[in-house]
Amino acid sequence: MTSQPAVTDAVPTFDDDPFGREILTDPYEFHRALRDLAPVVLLPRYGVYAMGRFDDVHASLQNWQTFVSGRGAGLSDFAKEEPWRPPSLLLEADPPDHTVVRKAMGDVVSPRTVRALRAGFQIRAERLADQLVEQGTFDAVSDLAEKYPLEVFPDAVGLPPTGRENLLPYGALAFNAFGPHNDLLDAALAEAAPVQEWVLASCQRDALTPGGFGAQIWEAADRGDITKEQAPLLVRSLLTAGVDTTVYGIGNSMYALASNPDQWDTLHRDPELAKFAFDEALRWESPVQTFFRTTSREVTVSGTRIPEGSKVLLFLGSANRDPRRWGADADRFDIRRSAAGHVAFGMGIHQCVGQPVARLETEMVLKALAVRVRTVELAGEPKARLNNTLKGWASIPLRVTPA
Ligand code: 4IA
Repeated sequence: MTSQPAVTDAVPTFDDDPFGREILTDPYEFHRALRDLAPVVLLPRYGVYAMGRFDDVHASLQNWQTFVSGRGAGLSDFAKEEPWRPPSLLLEADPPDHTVVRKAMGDVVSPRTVRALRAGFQIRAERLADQLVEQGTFDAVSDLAEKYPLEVFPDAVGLPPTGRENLLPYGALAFNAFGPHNDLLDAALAEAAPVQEWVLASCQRDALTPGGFGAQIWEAADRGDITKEQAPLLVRSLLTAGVDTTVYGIGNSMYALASNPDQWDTLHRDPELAKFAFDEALRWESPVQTFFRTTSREVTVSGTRIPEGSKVLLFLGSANRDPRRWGADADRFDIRRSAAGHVAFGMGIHQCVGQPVARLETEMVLKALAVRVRTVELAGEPKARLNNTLKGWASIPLRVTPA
């Protein structure tokens, strides 16, 4: 007599550890199992819900009223635990507070301000590409993916010349800290004190070169768009979110192209495809793999009820390979496919504010290499770099032949 309930509290569980070495190294089989099991699953190890299908991840990212960020975008619930640093005013905030600072940051990192960087970024990409082609063999991580962003981005922010070696360790710390307190976070914490000190000092007005993004944030405080207490925290967001993400994005793009020689060939024949190659690489191997939200109320997702106050783990990297959204060949890296609409930059009100800078950096690098390099191949075994949030490489040995 009773009809089939449309909504269920019965949630399948998954015992695998998505923050364990095995799945961090190669998450794609886990993603498939997660997507195929159910729209929403429970990870009892961490007491969190998880989603891996594109439509559910996408909808949850859009629904900032129910899937809030103010209780942290990591595993830790700021309503219950002290955050490891003062929360980000952007990432870890909700409207209406978020709206004001997001607007101010969007004025600083805008299509206009980023366009002004283009010529300088291009020259440095071409110089580096000349040098790498001359070398013939190089490591796409240390010699390119880390080198180029660290050449252009700190200057664009206006950071002091000394201490920039702290940027990558700071990113490793911040992105590991979104996950559980495992050995990866411990390793990052071991060297954290001087790194955090340098970052804190570099966010102050007197540390920042006039004309850079950092000084422009302080000018927003002078105008009263934001407060003088908010300014250094917004500079900190640039330093946290602006370095490792692009390093991994460039590394992952080069890995994708080197392990798919036909795709390099396509790019070489038409270097204007560089923009599309980057989006497809972000879809295929998303640098930011996961993020959490917290439910502000009970909510039903694809028929599954999630209680109020739950941490929900959104698998961006899985959504970006969901065959339900991308078709049967979702696992194929194809720079001619339409990768637009992926969630590698997030979606909705928190969608990456630094996106134009990331796009400019990668476009310049990929274009400069595409015109100069006829073929690219792996010259050794790539080594993964494990992080609780980021997926990428510690080393990608490459051999290139000139055009
Ligand atoms: C911040 C999602 C990730 C790229 C990110 C990390 C930190 C911050 C923002 C975004 O500190 O504001």
